Formats: sequence, C-alpha cells, structure tokens
Amino acid sequence: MEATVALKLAIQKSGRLAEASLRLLDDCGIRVTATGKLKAQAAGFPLEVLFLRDDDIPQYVSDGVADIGMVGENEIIERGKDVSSVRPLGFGRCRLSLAVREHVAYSGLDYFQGKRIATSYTGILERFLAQEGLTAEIHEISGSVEIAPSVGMADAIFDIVSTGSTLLLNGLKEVHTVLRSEAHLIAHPHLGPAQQALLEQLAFRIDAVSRARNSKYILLNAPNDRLEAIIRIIPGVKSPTIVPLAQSGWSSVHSVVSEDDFWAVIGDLKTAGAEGILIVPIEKMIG
Ligand code: PRT
Ligand code: ZN
Repeated sequence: MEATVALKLAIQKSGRLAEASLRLLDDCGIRVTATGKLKAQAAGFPLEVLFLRDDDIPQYVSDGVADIGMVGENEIIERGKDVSSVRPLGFGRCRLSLAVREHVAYSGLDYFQGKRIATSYTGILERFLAQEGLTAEIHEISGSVEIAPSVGMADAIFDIVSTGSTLLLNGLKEVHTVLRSEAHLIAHPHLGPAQQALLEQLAFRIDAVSRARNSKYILLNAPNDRLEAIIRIIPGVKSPTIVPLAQSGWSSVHSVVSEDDFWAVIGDLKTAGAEGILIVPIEKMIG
C-alpha cells in the first residue's frame, strides 16, 4: 500500500501568532485539534502540524523537518536560514524599531554612534548599523528588552513595537523604524513534487481566504439616473450586478469593495445618491 503523503506545517505553539495561525487554517477548512502537544494530524487536508517556538520555525523548515511554516518576517530575516517565502499572511503585523529614553533630545541616527543598544535581534541591528556607517555596542537580551535602559544596561533598545504602549510604559520613545513585519508562509527550498503540489493547494485556499478578508460585499439601492456615477465608484470584481427594484425607476446594485477604501467609498456613494447601503462579509473569494 502506498504511504499517504502529508504536508508538515510548523506553527507557533503559543504566543502572538498561535491563535491567528490556527484561525487561518480553520478558515481554509482545515481543523487542527490536540494543541498543547508537539504534533497533531489535521482534518480537511493532508497536513501534519508541528507546534514550535517561533524562533525555531525557520530552522525546522530549512532542515526539512517541517516542509512549511508560519512565522514573522522578523524571525525569518534574523535567523537567516535558507527558506523561501510563499505568501504574506496578513497577521502578526509589527515593526522593529530603535527607541531611546523619552527625555533624550534625539536629532537623528548619529545619536546611536558609540551607544549601547539592547536587543534580541542582533543580526538585523548589526546589518542596519553597518549600512548606516554606525558603530554601537550591541547587548543581546532574550526577553524584556524594554527595561534595559531604566536599569542602566543600555542607552537605547531595538525591539518589536506594535501599539507602542510597552515603550510608553517604560519611559521610552520610538525614534526610527528599521523593518516592518508580518507573518509569512515559508517553505523548504527544495520540496518534493508531492509536497509542492499540496503546498499549491494550500496556497490556493489561503489566497481565497485572504482575498475575502480584504473585501466586503456591498448592496445598495439607487435611482436609475444615478447608476452611472455609482458604478464608477464601485466597479466590482468584473462589473457590478444591477437588479431592478419593484419600485419603478430604482435599482439594487451589488459589488465588492476593498476593506482599505471602504469608508471613503461609503461617503462617495451617499453623495452620489445611494440609499439603504448594506455591507456583508465575504467568506471565500476565488480568482
Ligand atoms: O515562545 P515563543 O518563542 O514562540 O514566542 P515569543 O515570545 O518569542 O514571541 P511572541 O509570541 O511574543 O511573538 C511572536 C511574533 O509575533 C513576533 O516574532 C512578531 O513577528 C509578532 N508580533 C506582532 C509581536 C508583536 N506584534 C508584539 N507586539 N511580537 C512581540 N510583540 C511584543 C513587543 O516586543 C512588546 O514588548 O509585545 C509587546 C507589546 O507591544 P506593544 O507595542 O503593543 O506595547
Ligand atoms: Zn520566540
């Protein structure tokens, strides 16, 4: 009997990416239970899930212990392992920034010359400083980097920032963003043909979910003499659907709008004469 091929996916065991990774799989119709263990077999797709620390995911994928993984770009770049990026995943967004004590009169990157900077991301920081022609003392710390300046261990920090409230709480201010990051789907650079085919199927599902997450279905009513102006605002995937209403001289317009332009579009539609606007989430969006 032929052994069944399953794609091995590494995701974070617990932490900021764990839940969003499982939710993405779930939206792709792939159910994973038995979290808390090291491994789980998924239902709905030939997938075996490995639960790891995020720091270890690039290594496991480059070694081929896992075929693919979901991990932050910050870790991919810092670890410098041989993996290929398949897709950005739209979650785990953050930035890697330099921060100094709030009372420092910061005038530019020259400030960091000869200073002590605490970080867990020594590789990215070293490359950045070299590129800027700066020399600084890098102190590697694995956790709670933000307390280093207040205990006198460093003059500045280089760390992940999301809302900025951790910096604020520790009397620090963000002064320079070095890298913007989000979670990516990564793959071993030399997958076998069966694994590659499964990866393509999974990427197809992820694309359908990502497109749907970034879009909304919009329905509205409009007098027929305003339709032309309204169609110009919401052109839709191909072109909008227009259905006549029971009330003569009126139509219902259905289309898709991107999450990003959503609020701007609503304002324009109202100005153009649209009424009864309904916005509905889209579950999956193919091609
Ligand atoms: O145990 P394991 O090693 O797996 O987890 P970890 O503790 O190393 O990582 P974890 O779960 O904290 O983060 C996993 C990934 O999430 C990171 O590698 C980033 O890609 C991404 N991410 C997104 C973040 C944040 N946002 C974030 N805010 N990672 C960390 N933070 C930290 C930040 O450093 C700060 O200390 O969260 C704190 C709060 O941030 P503010 O700015 O919102 O206050
Ligand atoms: Zn980690």
